Amino acid sequence: MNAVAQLTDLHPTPDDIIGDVLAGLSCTPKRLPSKYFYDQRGSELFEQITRQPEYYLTRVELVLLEDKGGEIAEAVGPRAHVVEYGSGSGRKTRILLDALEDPVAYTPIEISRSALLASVERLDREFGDVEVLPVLADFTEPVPLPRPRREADHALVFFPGSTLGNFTDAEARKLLRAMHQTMGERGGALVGIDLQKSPEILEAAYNDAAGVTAAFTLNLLARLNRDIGSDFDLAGFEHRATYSIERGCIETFLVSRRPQVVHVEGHAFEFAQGEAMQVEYSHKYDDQGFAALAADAGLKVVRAWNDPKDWFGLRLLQR
Ligand code: AVJ
Repeated sequence: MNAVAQLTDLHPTPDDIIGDVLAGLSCTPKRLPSKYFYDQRGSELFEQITRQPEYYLTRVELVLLEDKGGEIAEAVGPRAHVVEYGSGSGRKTRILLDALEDPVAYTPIEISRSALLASVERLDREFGDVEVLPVLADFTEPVPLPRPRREADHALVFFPGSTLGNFTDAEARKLLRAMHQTMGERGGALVGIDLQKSPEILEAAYNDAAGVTAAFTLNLLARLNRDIGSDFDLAGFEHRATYSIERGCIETFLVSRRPQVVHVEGHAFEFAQGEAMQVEYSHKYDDQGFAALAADAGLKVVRAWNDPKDWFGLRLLQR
């Protein structure tokens, strides 16, 4: 049986894009949810970001996974059911599955059917012995896992890329509590976190010289114009990403270049010249802050691996 036939559809509540956008534009200051960055073009632009010299996160995490694969495998133990939150390019998954001892199954959890099917098609060809059991669901809620043909020893949730950093503090806490339930009593989670470092390095990573991140941010407006018929003028906004040391957070804005009015579903929203609309958070962690976040969800950091410069970390969480 192929992986597509095994897809478990938990019927996640579809995104309410219009509702989310109207709510965000009605806030002061205005904001838009970053989860809508990832249409097809947005996902392509994100892949391009990961190849920019300033965007160290992906490169450092890949090397870290390669270098610490043996130690991670030992800490995780044999016969894991690997459960990935979101479905990326599959490069990190491949490295993890190759390092682990006798992984039993691989379950990507995705809210987008097209993204899930695309990743599963790739995996089906590449993952050999590991049973692929994709689940269409919202990973910010607890997800009942499909049962592999061969019994697994425990579940290992894999949440790389510092994607946790894109959630607000309250959302991250909720997500970690859901993760705790999904992984079960004997389970664990391997979470990638970007670490606090000098503002110069961080701001360069989110303002690359080639302008790929700016294009990625502006694509959000193009996506909304296409999908909900809004009339954002892309030339009327510019990308800006700044790091707050106090909050340990890169905040990305689209700044209005001039006074203008944007229409969404018959509602008009006025922007002043220089008005900054918040579109993304990227939290950066220190050990204490991350351990506190995990503890709030009843989880302990049982192992920690950083690259030699302490720029990026992998954390193994258990109850
Ligand atoms: C989705 C967490 C991998 O926040 O670093 C990259 C998204 N935004 N550049 C991040 C992103 C701007 C990225 N992750």
